[in-house]
Amino acid sequence: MDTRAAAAAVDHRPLSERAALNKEALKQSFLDNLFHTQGKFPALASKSDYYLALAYAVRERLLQRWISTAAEYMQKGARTVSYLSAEFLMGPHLGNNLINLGIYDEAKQAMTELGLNFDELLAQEEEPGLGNGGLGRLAACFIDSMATLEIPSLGYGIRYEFGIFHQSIVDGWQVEKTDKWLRYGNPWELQRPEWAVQVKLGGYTEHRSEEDGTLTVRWIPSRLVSGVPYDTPILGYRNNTANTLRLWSAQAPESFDFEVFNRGDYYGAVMQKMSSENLSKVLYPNDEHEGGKELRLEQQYFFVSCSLQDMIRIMQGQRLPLEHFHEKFAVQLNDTHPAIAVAELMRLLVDEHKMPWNRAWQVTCKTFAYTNHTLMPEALERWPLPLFKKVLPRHLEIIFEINARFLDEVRRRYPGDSARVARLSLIDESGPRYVRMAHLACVGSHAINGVAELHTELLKSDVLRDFYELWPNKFSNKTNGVTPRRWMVLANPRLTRLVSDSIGEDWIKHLDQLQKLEPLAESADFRSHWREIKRANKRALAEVIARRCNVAVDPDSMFDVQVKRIHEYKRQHLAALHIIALYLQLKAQPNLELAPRTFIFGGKAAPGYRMAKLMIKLITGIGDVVNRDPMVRDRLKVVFLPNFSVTNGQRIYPAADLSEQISTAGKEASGTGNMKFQMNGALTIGTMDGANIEIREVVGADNFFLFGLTTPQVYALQAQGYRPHDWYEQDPQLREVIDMIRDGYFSRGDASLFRPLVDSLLWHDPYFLFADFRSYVECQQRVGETWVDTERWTRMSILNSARSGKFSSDRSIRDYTKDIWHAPSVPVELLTEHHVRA
Ligand code: 8GP
Repeated sequence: MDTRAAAAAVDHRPLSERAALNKEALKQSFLDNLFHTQGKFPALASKSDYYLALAYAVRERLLQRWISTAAEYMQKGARTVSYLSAEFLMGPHLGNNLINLGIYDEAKQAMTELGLNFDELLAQEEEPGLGNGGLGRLAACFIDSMATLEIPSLGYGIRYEFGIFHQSIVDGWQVEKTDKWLRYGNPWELQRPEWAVQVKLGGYTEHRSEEDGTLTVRWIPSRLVSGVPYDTPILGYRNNTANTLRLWSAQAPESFDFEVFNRGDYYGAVMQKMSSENLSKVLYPNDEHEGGKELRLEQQYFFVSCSLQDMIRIMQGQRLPLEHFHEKFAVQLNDTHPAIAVAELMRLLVDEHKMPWNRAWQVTCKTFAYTNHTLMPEALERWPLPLFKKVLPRHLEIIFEINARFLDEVRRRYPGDSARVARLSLIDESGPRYVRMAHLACVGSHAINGVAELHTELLKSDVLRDFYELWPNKFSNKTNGVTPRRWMVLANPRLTRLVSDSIGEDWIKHLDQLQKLEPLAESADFRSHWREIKRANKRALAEVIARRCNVAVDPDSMFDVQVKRIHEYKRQHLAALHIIALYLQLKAQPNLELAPRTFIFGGKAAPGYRMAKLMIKLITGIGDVVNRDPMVRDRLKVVFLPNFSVTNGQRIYPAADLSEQISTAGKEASGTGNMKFQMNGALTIGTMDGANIEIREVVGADNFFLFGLTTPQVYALQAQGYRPHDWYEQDPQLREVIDMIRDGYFSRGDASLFRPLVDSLLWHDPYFLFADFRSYVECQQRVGETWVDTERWTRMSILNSARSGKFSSDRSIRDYTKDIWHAPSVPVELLTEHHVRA
C-alpha cells in the first residue's frame, strides 16, 4: 500500500476535526477517550482517568507528526543520529508536548470549561525517572533539541520497569521506595513487538577453519533474551518533527522457554523467564560510581545489542549495504555505559555479516563518537576480566584482537615505551585484570569530547592524556546545554510571558535573542515586573515547602538553593558549614542586621553511599535546630525538599534567587542545573569549575559571585601536602562550626552520629572544604550585601538571564552536528496536510 494513499484514506476528518489543534476538538477527543479508551464516565472517573483521557487526546495529535516524520526520513534515506544512553531522565511528557504542539493554553481552557483543574491533571503524570541525574537529563534535553532542529535521530535506551527510587525523609534520613512509574500505564509509548530482537548472553565460543581457509567463530550462548522496543514520540518545538525514543524491555524468548518446558522443568522455565525479565527491571541508582555488577554489564550489553541490531534492520529495510553503516548512522556514546557497542558492532559485522575485519573496523571507527561525563576516577568503568568473559565471551576475544592491533600501532609510534603501552592498553594489568571501557570507547571512536571547556582540557591533560597525545584531532569540547522549552517555557510561564511580550517569541528557538533583554535591565518598570514574577514563583514554591516539609518560609527572604545529587565533591556540606557560621553569628549578636535567607536543599544520595546520607542528615539536623530557635527570629530557614526530580526542579529553578555551584575546582565536569538557574534569573555563587567558568564569562565577573581555589591551586595544595587540621586550627570560626557538629549540637547531643563526617574533614578533606571555607563565607557576605540593594540585584538577575543564550541545548546540538555528526536537518511535511491541500 502506498503511504500517501493510505494517509489520504484515513484523512479528511483528521486536521479539521479529529486531530485539530483547537479547544473544541480537544474537548471532543478528551471525552471520546474518557469513554472509549478509559471506559469511564465522569461520576466514576478518577483524576488519573482524566489525565489519561487528555494524554490520549494529545497523543492523537502527535501521531500524525510521528508518521509523517518516519515517512519523510524513509523517503529521503536521511542520515540519522543514534544517541545511545543507559539513562533518559525525561520528566513528565504531557505539559511539554502541549507546549511543543503550541496548544498549552487551549488545553487548559478546554479542561477548565469541562470543570476540571488542569494543573491537577498534569500533576497526575508519573514522571519517567529513567536516569540518575545530569547525564540522563542531558540525554533528554538533547533529544528535545534534535527534534526542534529537525535532525533525524533515535534515542536508544532501556525501559526500566523501576526508575530512580522515590526519596522520602524520615527522621531526617533518606528512605528509598521503588518507583512504580508504569503502575497506571504509560500513554506515551507504543509497543513494537514486531521489531523485537534476540540477545545472546554467556556460554562459550567455537573457532573453526573452513575448507576455503577462512576462520569462522560461533558463539554458543547459555541464555537468550528477547528485546522488545517501546517507542515514545519526541516532538520538536512547533514544527512537524516527531523523532523517536526507543527503549528496550527484556522478555523471555518463547522458543527458549519451550526447550526447558519440553524437558518437563516447569519451575526452571519460569525462573529463566524471570531472570530474563530482570535485565530491564531496575535502574542502578549510582551516580558517578562504577558498578562492577554482573546485571549492570548485562543491561549495558542488552540495550546496545538491541539498538545495533535495530539499526541493521533499518538499513536492510532500505536495502543499504552494511559497508555504508557509518554513512547512515552517527552513533553517540553517552559516557562509557554503551561502550561495548564498539565490540558488538564488530561482532555483528564480522561474525554475523561476514565482513572482513579491516573493513569492519573502518566502519566501526567512523560510526562512533564518545562523550565523557566525569573526571572522578572511581566513576571510570572497568570490568573484571573473569566477569566479562562469563557474560560476553566472544566480545572479550574481539576486544583482545582490537587491543593487539591497537598496541602494535602504539609500539610503532613509541618504540620501547612499554609504560605507555601498559597505560593505553584496553586491559588494565596492573593487578587483577580489568577491561577499561573508556579505552575501548576512545579506540573505537572518531571523536571524543568533554562537556565543558575546563573538563575537556582536563581530559586532554590528565584522564585521557595518552590518547590525546596519540590522536589530538579526535578531541573537541562540546559544552552542555539545557532545553529552554522545558526549563523556561514550561517551568516558568510567568517569565515566559513577560519575555515574549517584551522581545517576541523567537527566543524560544533562538535563545541568543534573550540578549534583547539587556537594555530593559535599565527600566525600573521592567525590573519591577521581573521581581513580581520571581515573587510569585517563590510563593508557589513556599506552598510546596509548607506542604512537604511543614516549614513556613517567607517568599521575601532570599531563596538560596542547592539542588543536585548529594556528593562529597559537590560539597553540600560546605553550604551547611556556612549556615552554621551564620547561625553562630546570630547567636552571638542577636540584633545583627541580616537579610532573611531560606536555604533550600534537594537531591538524592546513592542508597549505598553512607557519607552522602549522613550529609542529608546533617542538613535536616541543622534545619531542626535553626528553624525552631526563637533567637533566629525567622531570619534563617533551612529546608530539605524530598525527592528532587524533574517535576520538582520545574518548581524550584524559577523560584531561586541564588544558585549554589560550589564543587571543588576540577571535579564537576560541567553541571547543567547551573544553566537552568541562570536562565530563570538566579545569580550564581560558584567555583571555577565545569561550566561555571563559561557562565561567568558570559555574564561578566561583576554579575557572578566567585570564590575558592582554582584547579591548579587545588593540585598545588594537594602536591605540597594538604593538612586540613591545620586550617581548622587557624580559623576560629571554622573551629567553632566543626566543634558544634562534633559535639552533637545538631544530633540531639549524640556526639557519635556525625563523627565519620567530621573525622573525614579534619584528617582527609579530599574535597578541600576547609581550604575554601573562608573564601566561601566572605563571598556569601558579598552576596548578602548585594541582595539588600534590590534594584542592583534585579539588574544582575535580568542580565544573567539575558546572557544565558549559549546554554541552550540547541547550541550544543548544533556544535555536535557541525563537528561530529554531520547530519543535516530534514524538515517534515505533514502527510495529511499535503492531501488536504492536494
Ligand atoms: C554528570 C556530571 O557530573 C555533570 O557535571 C554533567 O553536567 C553531566 O554529567 C552531564 O554532562 N555525570 C554523570 O551524571 C555521570 O557520570 N553519571 C554516571 C554514573 C551515571
